[in-house]
Amino acid sequence: MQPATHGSSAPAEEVSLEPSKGWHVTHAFYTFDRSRLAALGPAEREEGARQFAAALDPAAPGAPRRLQSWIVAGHKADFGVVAMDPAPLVVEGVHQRLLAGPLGPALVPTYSFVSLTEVSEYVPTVEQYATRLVEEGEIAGSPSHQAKVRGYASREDAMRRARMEPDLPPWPNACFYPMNKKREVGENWFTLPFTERSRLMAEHGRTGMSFGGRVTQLITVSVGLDDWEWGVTLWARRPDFLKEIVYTMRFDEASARYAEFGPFYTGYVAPAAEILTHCRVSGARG
Ligand code: 76R
Repeated sequence: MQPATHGSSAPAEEVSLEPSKGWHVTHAFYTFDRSRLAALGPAEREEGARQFAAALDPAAPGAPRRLQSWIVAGHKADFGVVAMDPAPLVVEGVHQRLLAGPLGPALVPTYSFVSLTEVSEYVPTVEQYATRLVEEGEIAGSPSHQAKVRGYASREDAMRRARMEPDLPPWPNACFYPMNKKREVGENWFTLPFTERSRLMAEHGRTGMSFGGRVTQLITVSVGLDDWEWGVTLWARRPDFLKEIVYTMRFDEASARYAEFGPFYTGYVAPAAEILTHCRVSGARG
């Protein structure tokens, strides 16, 4: 076997870092080191702000397919970045551009999370959806059952695409946290039969759907890639919706019995210039 080096003649697909489906995702969080910032001269700061904004500009050449920055609440970070692209080095390039700029020495990375987009195995197929409707009281084959199934079938492709190549909702508030499903004797998610996991996730999905128009989720998978199994990114129209959905879900069996959560990061979507002004790195605010 030939070593997979640059310039190897192996066909591109054999050495590609791009997943066969879906995108790489990194969430990265930073604080500013104030003493390092204070040591920068005004010209360096100005050039630093320019390069910082270029690194976080979703429209810049070479930017990942999706790029969003947040002002982060509390002491865990000053700001956060969510980057998604089929090419992992394009995703990671954002972090390196931030560090390589004049503000780089004043940036302290505080947390990162590496994952991939996926369609959960519990998203029902059209057939499973049809059965589920009957279990919920629809009469099999009735006009209303058929209409619902047809509606689901026509949305299914777009739904799956939206999970693999997600658009970011235009909402101002976001949060991120990693989670696991428990693996304890007597409470091991991974030893439950698929039908039972599906039942629990259907209950979870119903709760989620009741927040339609207020909260959207992006579930990315990190099994084998990072310290937790999934990353949960939520966007909401208002911060209290985040509190409400997470609280409500704590009572769903899938969360109440089986979920374990890592640190929560809460943020407000903001372009680079606003982050710098808010953090008193540049701009007019005193
Ligand atoms: O994809 C779908 O919309 C179908 C239904 C659905 C699935 C399969 C769904 C709906 N989720 C699914 C999978 Mn979800 N989700 C979380 C959390 O805080 C907690 O208690 C848990 C964190 C929230 C808040 C949330 C919200 N969901 C998953 C999975 C993958 C499990 C696997 O594959 O094993 C996880 C880890 C997870 C966790 N869920 C929804 C929501 C919301 C708002 C919805 C409605 C659909 C949407 O807005 O996207």
